[in-house]
Amino acid sequence: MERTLILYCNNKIDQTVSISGFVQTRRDHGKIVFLDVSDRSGVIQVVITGEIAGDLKHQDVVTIEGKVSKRPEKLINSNLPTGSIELQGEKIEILSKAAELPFDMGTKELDLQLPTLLDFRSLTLRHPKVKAIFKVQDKILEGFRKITEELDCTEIVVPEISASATEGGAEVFKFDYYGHQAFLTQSPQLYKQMLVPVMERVSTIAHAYRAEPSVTTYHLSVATQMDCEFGFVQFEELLDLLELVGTNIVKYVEEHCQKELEEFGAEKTAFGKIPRLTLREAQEIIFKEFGRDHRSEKDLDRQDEIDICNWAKEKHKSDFVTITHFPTKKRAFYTLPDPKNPELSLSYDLLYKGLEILSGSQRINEYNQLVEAIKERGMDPKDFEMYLQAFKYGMPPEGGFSFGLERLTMKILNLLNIREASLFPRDMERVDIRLSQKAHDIKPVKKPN
Ligand code: AMO
Repeated sequence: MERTLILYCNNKIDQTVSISGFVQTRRDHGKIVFLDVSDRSGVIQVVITGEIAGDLKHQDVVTIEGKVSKRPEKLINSNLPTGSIELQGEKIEILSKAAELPFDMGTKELDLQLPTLLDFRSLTLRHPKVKAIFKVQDKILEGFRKITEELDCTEIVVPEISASATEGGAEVFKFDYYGHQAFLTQSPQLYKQMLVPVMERVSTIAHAYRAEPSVTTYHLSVATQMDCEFGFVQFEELLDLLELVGTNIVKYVEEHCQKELEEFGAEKTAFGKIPRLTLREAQEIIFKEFGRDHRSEKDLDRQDEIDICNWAKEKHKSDFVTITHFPTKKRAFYTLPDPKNPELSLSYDLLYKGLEILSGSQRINEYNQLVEAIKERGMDPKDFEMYLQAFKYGMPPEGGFSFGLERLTMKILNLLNIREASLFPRDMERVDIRLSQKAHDIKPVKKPN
């Protein structure tokens, strides 16, 4: 019999259907057994007799044939799209039997410590609330693609192995490439810039490999970046563009994921006019309003980010703040120094709900200036040969920016740790499983009956 998706059982009342999915919960009431069975479209209550149910349990994969019936009025669950129907199961085929689960997955919240949540990632991702994070992430990606397409960007796919460190600094993974040194890209930066003379406006979703030397709640060793790069633009236009893209993504998600946002208790975003502050102006506010004198620091620290966002929310009804003009020395070599004061750069960060979610800048587009900037940072222009070609043969004024996908997911859903917003997070301590456990034997699972 042809498979019916669970959600469409709503249109099949009094008809016999065949559904396929996972057993989510089992409740035994004497001779009657209630199962919740889920597929990609939803979840349905299945009523069967104990004999048919056998020893079915959580995560068993089944095909069930039966008749769809209306639930009695007083048993209707208005929170569920299939809450007014149930399936009277008549025949069950087990497609795959699950081993005994290491913890209870049938609860509304998956009450596990983070390391356990990640150690059993391919299992814990199945929990509806964990899965919901990645349904939201899907909408972030979709929202990014939608707005960048409207802005006439061509989406490109860039390499993840490069001949030089893309962002400079020590946080780079080097490796042996057929006897030569190569690097994992710290960002798609160099490639998106090389594509400006080709496409003028590009977007890309790419991995950023960062050998982060410390463990924090907002750094990953492999992050996902959503990047744009625009030719023929000036600084103010870039600020307009990044704020447009950022607010559009968040609006798109809030429009499409109301249920998930409510489930996570995430507060609706305040979309007041976004304040734009230079780093020095932000530090002045932090000094005056919060009593911390960070006016000669080269960047905002974590508490500064939180405080300045609280200030923006209160004074401007905005959950976003744009910070500009970071010291040139603190930013990557490709950042254009401000012609009015070259100590400061035409760079920016976007903060959202207390965290930096984006960085970018107007770029140096003049070949000789770029070669000098590379040398000044102690790097060898020869390692940037391919990149520099793009500037040698004509590069318009240009700039761009990059959003951190996991940071944005974390903030939209009010998660406490960025690892929850990555399907398979990598950090100093983990590649799939904890590195400290790698030497241990993987214990065989208890054989399913
Ligand atoms: P930057 O290094 O600031 O800039 O990165 C841009 C954004 O990517 C996210 N991000 C990270 N998220 C989690 N873990 C990390 N280790 C991590 N590193 C970065 C952040 C950050 O704001 N090429 C430039 C961008 C540009 O100029 O266009 C760049 O990579 O949200």
